[in-house]
Amino acid sequence: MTNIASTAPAHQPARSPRLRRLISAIAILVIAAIGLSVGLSAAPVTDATVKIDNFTFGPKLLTVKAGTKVTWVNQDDIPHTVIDKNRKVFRSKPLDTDDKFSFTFTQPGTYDYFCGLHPHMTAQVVVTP
Ligand SMILES: [Cu+2]
Repeated sequence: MTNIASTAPAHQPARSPRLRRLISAIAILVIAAIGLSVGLSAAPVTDATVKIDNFTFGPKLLTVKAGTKVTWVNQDDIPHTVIDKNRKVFRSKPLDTDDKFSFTFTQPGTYDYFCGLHPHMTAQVVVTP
């Protein structure tokens, strides 16, 4: 008695070319989706900028992820400072026009800050995990 399956490939279940194309298309989509999600989760934290102009911090409320470096730029024609009100983790020297001050927020939380020269100038950075 001979083994029919080994000598007659036509008896083996054959996948149609259409099914094979569908399977490879799905495989490519799955690989692309995995690659995309890995890419997104590994995306670097982008830095942020706060502009100081006309006695105002802008944006007044800035929300960033932990690890973000925030840079304040004084675009006003008089000096301003940037001082952390409650946590006291950052405090700039007086910034003249076009001067910059940077601080990297590593700890999540709410940071109220103000200008030491004009204390009515207040704003907030919210740091999310
Ligand atoms: Cu000021």
